[in-house]
Amino acid sequence: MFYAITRQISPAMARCELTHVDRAPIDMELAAQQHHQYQQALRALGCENILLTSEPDFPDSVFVEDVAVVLDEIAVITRPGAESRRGESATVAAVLAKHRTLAYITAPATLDGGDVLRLGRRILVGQSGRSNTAGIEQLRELLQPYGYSVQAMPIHGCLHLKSAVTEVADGVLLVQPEWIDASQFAQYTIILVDPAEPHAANALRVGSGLIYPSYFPRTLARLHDSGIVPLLVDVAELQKAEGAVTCCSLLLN
Ligand code: CIR
Repeated sequence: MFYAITRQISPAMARCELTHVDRAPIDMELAAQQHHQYQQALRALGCENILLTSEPDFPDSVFVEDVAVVLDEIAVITRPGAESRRGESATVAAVLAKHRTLAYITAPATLDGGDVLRLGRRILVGQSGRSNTAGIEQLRELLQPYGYSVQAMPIHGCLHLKSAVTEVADGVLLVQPEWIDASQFAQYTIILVDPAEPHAANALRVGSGLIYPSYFPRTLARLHDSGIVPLLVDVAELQKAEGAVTCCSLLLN
């Protein structure tokens, strides 16, 4: 049994931060429906959903992943790289405090949860426009006592590390090689996204299940060829805000 923390979409989402995608009108009603279906998928995979109320002052606040890094032993409240997102943390921290000891990333460090990928006791952190060297160093100091190694990973051309690589099964990584050097993952089984689907590397593991966008058929076929059958969701409206499937929840068991 997992808990999944999610947050209702902000009515201000049209003013979201955008870095690598062009602004396009968001159908807010459709976005809410898609977010609802995303939460249903989490529940179908065994999660109990903790739904936070929407934050009218924080356009990107549906993307709860970025404000915390949750591990079995501790939750680290981040300091997001985008200044407009720094006020999102408090309400998430209040919920996490019921489940975990909290630690905090502090100025001048910045860190987005979307840059943090846990692979067993190994924590990879994207060197992105959002997560700086001080943020990676603070995370290392906080997690080393629990036996985690923290390794910085260069990325280019995308928002976060998990735009470029996620784990889709034990030891199996889904990688967008245009945004990260795939040769660094020699000890893992690698599935590359189809070149026609650049945004297809973001998948969300939930226990033994996987949540995956419904509109990457070529990469989906590659997952199927590896025996991986995800639960498909349409988050296309959230994708217009540069979000995907990992970023809309924080999972804890
Ligand atoms: C942002 O730029 O911060 C949001 N518009 C998108 C955040 C997506 N977060 C994620 O993938 N972890």
